[in-house]
Amino acid sequence: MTTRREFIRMSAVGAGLAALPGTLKAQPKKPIVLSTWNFGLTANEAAWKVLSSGGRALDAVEAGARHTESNPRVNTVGFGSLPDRDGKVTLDACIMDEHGNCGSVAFLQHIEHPISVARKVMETTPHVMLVGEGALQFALANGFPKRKLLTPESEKAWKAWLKTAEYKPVINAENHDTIGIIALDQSGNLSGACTTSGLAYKMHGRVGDSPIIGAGLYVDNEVGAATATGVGEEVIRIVGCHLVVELMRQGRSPQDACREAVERIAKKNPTKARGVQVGFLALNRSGEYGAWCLQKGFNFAVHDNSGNRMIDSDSKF
Ligand code: SD4
Repeated sequence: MTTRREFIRMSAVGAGLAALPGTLKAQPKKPIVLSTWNFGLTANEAAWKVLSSGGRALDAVEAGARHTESNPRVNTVGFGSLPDRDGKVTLDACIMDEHGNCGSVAFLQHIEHPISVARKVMETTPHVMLVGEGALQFALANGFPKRKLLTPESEKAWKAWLKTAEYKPVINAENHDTIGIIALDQSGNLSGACTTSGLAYKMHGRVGDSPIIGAGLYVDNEVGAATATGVGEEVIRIVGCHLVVELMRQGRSPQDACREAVERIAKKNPTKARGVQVGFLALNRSGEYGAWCLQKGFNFAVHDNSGNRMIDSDSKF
């Protein structure tokens, strides 16, 4: 990943080269897909099937997100998620394409694939966001099956939690958090998806950053894409992913843009920032990527033509 100093140096070299007649411009590194956390590796595999056969970034990020939503061992996304404090699994998701179209669902229960419901909202309604009972009715009317999402394992964990009922988000939650997935396809188009059950044992009705366009996800095909994970309240306060994309528009590298957004959170509340995790992941339209987080421990998966691998994000603390 590129430091700010390296970026400035590389930009200066690039500007010099651009002035030479006949010099070849750098080709975008595509296709490429990035996903948050360890489970991003298998999500990337699902997305790569679409990207490597020339498919659309939008289809790739949806495929990746769906893969994680169906995994019962991932207890922070889709089926098998930890519930809220009332024992209810409520899901948040959003999706955004290369044209700036977007769709979102929040506080959705009983549906295994909120990301696909979000896509349906985007493609078949005049709206961007549906929540709660309305989102459920919309999903059922569109043929999404109703499913019990609370597994015996998650129910057991919730019952154990009830003994103290102390609400305290766990930093890095055993490396199982929101999946944010962003991709650049062979045609040079960007899309992103973000799906989660939110923070475990949250208040019933709580919605985090993940379904909020601009907070948990943002895509601008002229610039880049960004997604977020961690304590959503902190991300919403700075409209994190929109900020990251706008910083890239001003010429920052993806990594530097993510770092600036993390710094913004830390500056607003230095004491609180020490006790929570927030991570940003970004990709620009040239296929360059980067991440930054508050606390050590956030990682992400990258799949490009040289393979699929995990990378540890740099952190403020
Ligand atoms: C939320 N950002 O609902 C999500 C959850 C998450 O680490 O990513 N937790 O706030």
